[in-house]
Amino acid sequence: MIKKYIYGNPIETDAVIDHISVCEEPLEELNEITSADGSMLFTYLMEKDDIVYGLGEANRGINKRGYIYESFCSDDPYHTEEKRSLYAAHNFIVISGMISIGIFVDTPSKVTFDIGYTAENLLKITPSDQNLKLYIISGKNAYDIVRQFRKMIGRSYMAPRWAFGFQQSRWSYMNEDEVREVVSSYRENHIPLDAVYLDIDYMESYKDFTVSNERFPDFPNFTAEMRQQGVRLIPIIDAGVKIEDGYDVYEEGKQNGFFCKRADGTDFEAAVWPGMTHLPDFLNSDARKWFGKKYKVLIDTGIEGFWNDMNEPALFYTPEGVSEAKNYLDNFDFQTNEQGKFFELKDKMSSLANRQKDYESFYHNMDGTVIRHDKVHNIYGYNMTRSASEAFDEIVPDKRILMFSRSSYIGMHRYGGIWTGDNQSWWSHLLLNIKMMPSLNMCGFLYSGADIGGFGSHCTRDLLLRWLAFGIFTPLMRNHSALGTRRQECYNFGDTSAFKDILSIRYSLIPYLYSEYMKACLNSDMMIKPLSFDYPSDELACTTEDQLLIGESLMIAPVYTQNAKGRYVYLPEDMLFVLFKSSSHRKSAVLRKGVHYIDAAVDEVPVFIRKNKLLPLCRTSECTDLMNTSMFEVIAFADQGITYEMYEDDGISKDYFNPKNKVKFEIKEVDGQFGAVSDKTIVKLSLF
Ligand code: MIG
Repeated sequence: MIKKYIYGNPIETDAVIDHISVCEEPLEELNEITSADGSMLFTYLMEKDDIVYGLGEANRGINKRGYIYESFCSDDPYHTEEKRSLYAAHNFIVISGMISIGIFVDTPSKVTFDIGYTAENLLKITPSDQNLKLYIISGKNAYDIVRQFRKMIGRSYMAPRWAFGFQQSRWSYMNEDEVREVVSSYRENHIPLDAVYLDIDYMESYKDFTVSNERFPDFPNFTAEMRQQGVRLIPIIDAGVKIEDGYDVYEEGKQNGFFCKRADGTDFEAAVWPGMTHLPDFLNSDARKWFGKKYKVLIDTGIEGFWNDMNEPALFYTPEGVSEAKNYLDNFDFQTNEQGKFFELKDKMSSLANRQKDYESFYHNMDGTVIRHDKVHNIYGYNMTRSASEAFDEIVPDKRILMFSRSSYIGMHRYGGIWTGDNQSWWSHLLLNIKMMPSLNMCGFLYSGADIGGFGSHCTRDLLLRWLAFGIFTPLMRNHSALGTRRQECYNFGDTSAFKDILSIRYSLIPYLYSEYMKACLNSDMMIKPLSFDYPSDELACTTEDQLLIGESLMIAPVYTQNAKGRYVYLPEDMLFVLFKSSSHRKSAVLRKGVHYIDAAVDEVPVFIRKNKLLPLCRTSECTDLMNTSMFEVIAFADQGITYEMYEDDGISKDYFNPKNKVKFEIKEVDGQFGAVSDKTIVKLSLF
């Protein structure tokens, strides 16, 4: 059951699409405290064993207890443990215990979730704005609550199937030849590849919707050349529009008043990659329509996917910020370095980016209502992505375009996926990636993933292999790394066979992964779940955070420790352990419920097939264009007749409800013997 409460006069975020009438009874699930100054607070006393799930893209574990989190979309590339904010604001949590309740705080400004940080058993939710919508969801357990929530916020964005191929990125491949070299290195080493990313340097002076003529002299021809190699190019789009006379996006935005404004009505300015820029007012529906149409310029050159960056929005500095800092410097007496002065100086200079003060100094025109940015900060990136997605529906109505964003808010899940921003080549960030995936799924962000291998810092061979071995199971599987870091493409770490083999597993799993993803999208369900969601009364399962359920048939237990040769795994029921070395090489053994140590070398991928479930595998390929989905191998762990319904469509059009999209795989008894039956050709059955 869902109860909705409205406080004050909240700004519409369009996060919720279901009509829910306002609850007339007083709020009883939470304690509501309003202070003399008008500030507001919701509290809840947690039982000792309550687990708190949620917050989507957030720091720390699957169970959020024991820390404090601030929903305020932040461009901060150092996701160390003490950080409270990342790039997204996903204000949905579920308290799970004897009593389970879901809470969604729908407001586009900052919200703080103190989940047993100040006091162990106290949950404190502090919105910075007292105008908000509050949804309280009750249900039989956490998973049930999540499904109700997901229905209420609408179906998730559905990516094309080719976006389940492996994707390679780098900041930046500087020109045609560099891209060609990446593609040919993958192809020569027979390492699968489906897409290469173009980071900011493909543009002319970092101007959105331009392509540098010098670096990519014949772009349409080049995208066609890459398509022939089975590769799609995915350009980046940044939020800030360069201020430059004669640049059409700037001129049109200025003329039509489509940029965010200062209090005095002039266009707000901030420096980002292109130098000084204006910010499109994505909260204005006309501006949204206008900006979205611009993507056509690139679609017309053969582009089929984009990533939206810097849309928190990230600000390097503003003229106002710099002049304040200058003033400070002018008055700085460096002869007398009193205690602490040095640190003040350092702080002043290093805090020019993303200043709260700057976020409080510009305004949106939300279709007639003028609103200061900090009040709507968390839905800016959301509306950038919405602007693109709504335009795609008009530009290419029958085709799915790949779209994912850095910043997001719940509601944006209907328009695109997300990547989790600038992580580091650290083992701890591989673990963070593992733990974040189910939380993202709870909030509807199904097409998501992290920068595999880590964005910042220098990656090592073993870290990349282990990360890929996990990344096989995330819908977005992209290796990305920053300027100045060690080259991170799979062919740059000596012998390439292990990379080729690990990726071969991904490509034979794509029909299953895509099927589980699409079913989760269509049914507002989760594709990646914590163990506790399917084994709610199993205490050990409820505290296991480094194993995940992938769709209905699989459990994974990735290795995320340097030099490990295997790991301990908890099995909440009997399962079939399959240790893949490549798509065609594997060992299997039935393991009983309980704790096991499993071997898994750096080039092996451990997978577990659940009881009375099956896994269809197709023959591997080097890109999705070459996938053959007419023949399957089936691995099943069953002591009875079972059915798996695989979702399969052409992967690109939008005919989602065609009954032909359902393909059955059955294990059943025929003449006293169990065999596999399907419309697909089954080349081999391995039944345990
Ligand atoms: O200020 O475009 O998160 O993926 O490579 C950095 C350059 C801007 C941040 C993104 C990252 C991208 C980088 N961008």
